[in-house]
Amino acid sequence: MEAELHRLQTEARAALTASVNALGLEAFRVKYLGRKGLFTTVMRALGDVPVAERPRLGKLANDVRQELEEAFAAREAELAGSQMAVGAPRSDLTLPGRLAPFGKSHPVTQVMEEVCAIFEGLGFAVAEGPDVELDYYNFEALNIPPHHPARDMHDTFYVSDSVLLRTHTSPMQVRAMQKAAPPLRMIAPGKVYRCDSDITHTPMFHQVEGFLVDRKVSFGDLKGVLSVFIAKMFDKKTPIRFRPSFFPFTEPSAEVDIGCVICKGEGCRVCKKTGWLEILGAGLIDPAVFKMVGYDPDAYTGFAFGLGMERIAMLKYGITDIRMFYENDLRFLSQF
Ligand code: 2U9
Repeated sequence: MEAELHRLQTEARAALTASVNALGLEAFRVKYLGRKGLFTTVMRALGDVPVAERPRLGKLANDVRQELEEAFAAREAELAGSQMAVGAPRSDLTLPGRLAPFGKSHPVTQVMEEVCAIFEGLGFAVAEGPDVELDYYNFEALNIPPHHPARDMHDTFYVSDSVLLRTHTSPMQVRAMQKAAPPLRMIAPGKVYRCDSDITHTPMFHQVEGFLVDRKVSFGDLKGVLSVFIAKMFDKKTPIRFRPSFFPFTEPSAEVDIGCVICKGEGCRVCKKTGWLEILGAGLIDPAVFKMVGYDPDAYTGFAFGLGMERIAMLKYGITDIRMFYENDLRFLSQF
């Protein structure tokens, strides 16, 4: 009987190690430790051994049983932490995985990318530059010397006397002209800063400015490029008009209106009953700017334009308060 007990002990240990799930463990328990299991059968044989041997063999049988019961409990605890635990829900590995929620580009970013893609399609290169700029690139090189009244219009955030947060992306055009000779065709998208805040202004907003310099560039070229842009950005039949204006860096200058996208020219609250919406400023680059960057104003002409992305996005989506773009309300942002 002693030999039989040791054989059973060795076999049961191996069987326990081989049990890797709840079903296997239960089968082990029934086969070895159950009321009708192998261990009970061996214990019954104790009645047949000589009386003198019974205490020793009885103790051995109890020790082996106790060891196996403890090993069983330990193995059960080990598997309880895993999917194999008795009663634990089983994973269906054939089910498709859960997708992580996708984010979206900000509506202003979407509009800026759309504007850039249209000009890139017309052959314009894209250049980005620093938000913190020198007064020289932001103002002086653009024909806006110190104390020029045009500086007041820009509501500038100064970092020091000569350093500021750029009020437009024009400094990039100046840098590009200083680096390369004409012909040049480039747009400059990016953040700009002006100390202003109400329902149509935020202290930071986004602009895309563009320019083209070559020999014999005319106002007609400017009108052609902007007409193509407006037809692609809005509707092919969108009416356009140019109104005379003034900018220190362009001469002549114009503000460009499109027929109101809300009321189609009938007159509404958004267009203040005029039927027109101003969407950008433009003009022929002032010869004084050419002189500042070392271009010969008698040999070259060029046009430039600038447009605010938030304004375009507001018109496109019928948004009446610019500040909604920057409140980070996902119920608002996720609509675009
Ligand atoms: C160089 C020469 C000329 C860029 C221009 C405008 C007209 C303009 C406004 C539109 C709405 C700014 O965002 S806004 O408030 N911009 O009206 N910008 S011409 O002219 C340049 C730029 C660089 C070297």
